Amino acid sequence: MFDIIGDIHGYATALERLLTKLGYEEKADGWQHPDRKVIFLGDFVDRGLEQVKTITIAKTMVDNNHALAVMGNHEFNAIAWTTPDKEQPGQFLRAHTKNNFNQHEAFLNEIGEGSVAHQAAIAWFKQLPLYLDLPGLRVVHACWHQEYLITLAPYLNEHAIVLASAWPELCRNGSAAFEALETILKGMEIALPAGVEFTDNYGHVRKRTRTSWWLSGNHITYRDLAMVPSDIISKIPHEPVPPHLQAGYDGDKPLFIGHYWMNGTPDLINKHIACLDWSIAAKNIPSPKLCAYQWSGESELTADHLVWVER
Ligand SMILES: [Mn+2]
Repeated sequence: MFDIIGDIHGYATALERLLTKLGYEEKADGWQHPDRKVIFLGDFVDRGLEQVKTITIAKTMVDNNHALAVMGNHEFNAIAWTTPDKEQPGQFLRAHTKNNFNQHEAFLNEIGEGSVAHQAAIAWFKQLPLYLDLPGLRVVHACWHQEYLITLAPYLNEHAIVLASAWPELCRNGSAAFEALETILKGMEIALPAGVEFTDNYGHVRKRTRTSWWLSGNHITYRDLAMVPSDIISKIPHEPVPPHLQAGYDGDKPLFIGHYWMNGTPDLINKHIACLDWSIAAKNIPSPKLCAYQWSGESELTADHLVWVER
């Protein structure tokens, strides 16, 4: 049975405290539990001060069959950052812009850009599947979107690991594969109705919004779906969202996601979906947490299986 752990973002000490709380012990071949395994939801790196240690803990657990892991958008970006763009000599699949560098700077500085450790980390990230569809549960970093998983299938091997040859296409802004990949790892974003826009916390004018993509139905409106700051939600109209912009979730199996920075007391999204990213790396919330769900085969999730540590 599995303990699913949310986004760590370089907070290795919190991870060790959470593993201890879950009954894992550190032995010569890494952290382990006599009869449980961890599933990591991705986003091991960027932001925190113990990113290398975080990778070491997680990779050692995976290598010794004490954990599974999926890729987060930060691992995807880390790979694209190091991968030369063969069509544009001197460029990389993720552009080396100031913004992109700032997001990744703490990782590059800690691990040493181009070092053996950096190359080893990237090689490991490339082996992380994009999702897991196990007998009793599903795991993906941000969004389980059945049609986009089908779109991505030609680019993945049978373990949902990206084929070496597929990276350029998955990084090519505008390709169907890129849109599918972005949705799986970053969540479903939709265009707001014509004429509607808002200014986000960074001062950027937004005409698109993240969505609570798991909601679906005839009466779902843009305001229902929009994930925007609470002072902005009233600007989003109660206009119906066309069905093709609704992902929805069938609830066939419990689904575990990370990515969305939750805060407050950890809780489920609903009885079929748990988001386990409780913002361990957040700067401006009262009590950042690293959170896990102790899953023992149940088909309906219960909030009392959530376990967390404070930063
Ligand atoms: Mn993420």
